[in-house]
Amino acid sequence: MNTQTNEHHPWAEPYKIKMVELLRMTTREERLAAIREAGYNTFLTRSRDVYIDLLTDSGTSAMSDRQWAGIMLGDEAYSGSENFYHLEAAVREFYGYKHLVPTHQGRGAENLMSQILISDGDFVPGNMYFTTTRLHQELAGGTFVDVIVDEAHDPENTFPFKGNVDLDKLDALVQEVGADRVPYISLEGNVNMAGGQPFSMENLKALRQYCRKHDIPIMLDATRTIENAWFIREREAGYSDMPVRKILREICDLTDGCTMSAKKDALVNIGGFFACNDDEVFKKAQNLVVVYEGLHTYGGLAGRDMEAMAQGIRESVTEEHMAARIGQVRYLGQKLLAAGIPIVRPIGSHAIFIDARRFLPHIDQEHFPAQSLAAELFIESGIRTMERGIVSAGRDPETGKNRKPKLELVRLTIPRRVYTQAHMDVVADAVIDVYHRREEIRGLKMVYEPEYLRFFQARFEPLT
Ligand code: PM9
Repeated sequence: MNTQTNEHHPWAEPYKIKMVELLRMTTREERLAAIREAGYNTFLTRSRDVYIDLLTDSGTSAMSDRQWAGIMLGDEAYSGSENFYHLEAAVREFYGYKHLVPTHQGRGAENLMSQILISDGDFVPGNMYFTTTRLHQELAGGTFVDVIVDEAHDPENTFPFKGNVDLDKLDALVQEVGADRVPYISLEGNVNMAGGQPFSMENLKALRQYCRKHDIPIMLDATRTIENAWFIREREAGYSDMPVRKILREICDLTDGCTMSAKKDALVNIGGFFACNDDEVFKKAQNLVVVYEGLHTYGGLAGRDMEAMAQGIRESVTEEHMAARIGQVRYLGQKLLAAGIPIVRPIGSHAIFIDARRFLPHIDQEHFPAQSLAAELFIESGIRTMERGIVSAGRDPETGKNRKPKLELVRLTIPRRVYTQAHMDVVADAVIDVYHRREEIRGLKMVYEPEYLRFFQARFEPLT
C-alpha cells in the first residue's frame, strides 16, 4: 500500500526539529559514582547524569508543534472542559469505544477497572503479566494467570505472533475455576514483557468466539496497540493494504473496553484513560474516578493535557509516524544482531530487549544478571536502560518466594521522536563494547526491597 513514506529511506523522520534539549556528557568516574549512589538501580539515577535515556518510552515522547499549540487551548474549567470533548471524540473515532473516563495515567485506569470488575477470589487470565496491571488485579482480590503462547517465553523463538493467547491454556483455567470466576481476559497489545510482541487478528477473532460462548469480556491494554496493528499489517495475510488506523479499530471492535497509558502510543508526557461500551461499567467508572483521580471530565489531568492527548492520538495513527517509529527500533536491533548480541527476536516495536541470560551466562539469576547489565551499560556510556527479569517479576504473594521468569532481559526502550540515528549508533557501539568484556561483569545482591513494584526502588550492591 502507499504508506506516504520516503521511497529512498522508508523510515526517514516525518518531522524536522524546531527546538533541542541539551544533554550533559559525563566521565566514567562520574557515572560510576552516580550508579553507586543510586544503589545500582537505573530508576534511582538522576536524569542529569544520563546521556541517552532508554529507561522507558513512557511519557518521554517529543510532542509536536500542534500538540504544544493544543496546550495553549487548555480549557481549565473544573467541569465539562472543552478539551475533554475533543479527547472523547478522538477516542471514539480511532479506538471506537462508546464511553471514556480520563485518568492521570495507565495505572489509574487499571485501578478503576480492577476494582469494578474483579471480586475477591477471581482469576484474571492474560497474555503475560505487566507489573502495574497484575498488582492492581491482586489488590482487587484477583489472581493473574498467564495464558500466553509458550513461544513468548523463549527469547530465541521467532514466531511472528508471540503475543497470542493460548486458547487451550485459557480453556483449562475456565474448566478448572468456572467462567463465573473469570471476570474478563486481560489482553495486551504488543506485549511489553515479552519484548514488544503482537497478537494476530486471527488469534483475537478466535478468542472473541471463545469468550462470547463463555460470556467473558475482553479488556484490552491499548497502551501500544497501534504498534500491534502495524505488525498485523506486516505479517498477517489479508491486511497488507489496510491503513493502520483501520486495523486498530478492528482490534478494538473485537473487545469490550480498554485501559490506556497514553504516555506511549499517544505521544503525550502524561495521561491515560479507561474506555468501554457497557453502560453500567461506565457509570461505575465515572463514579469511582472521582474518588481516586478527579471529576469524570478531567480524571486527574489538566485540560491542556487532554488536548495534547487528543492531538497525539491523531498523529499516532498516521502511517508516516509509525514507519519512522518501527524503523528506528529495527535499525538498532539489526545492528546488535549483526554484532552477535543476544536479543529477543523478532525485534519488537518499542524496545530492544537484551537476553541477559545469554549475555552473562556466568551470573546466576539469583544474582540479578539483567540488573547488573543495566548498571554496566550506564557506567560504560551513560545509557540508561531497565531491568525486566527477576527483579521486575517480584515475589509470589502466596509463598513470598522470588518469581523466576524465564525471560531475564534488559530493555533498551526508544522514546518516540526523540533520538537520532547517530544516537542509535552510540547505543549499539556501547552494547557491543560491554559484550566484548562481559566476563568481567559480576552479579549483585539486593540490600533494600520495597513492598510493592520493587524494581522501581530496590537497592543493590556488587557481589565481592
Ligand atoms: N509501562 C514502561 O516503562 C512505565 C512504567 S512501568 C516500568 O513500560 C503497559 C503495557 C505498560 C504500562 C507502563 C502500563 C502502566 C500499563 N500497561 O505507567 O501507569 O507498559 O501510565 O501505565 C511503563 P502508566
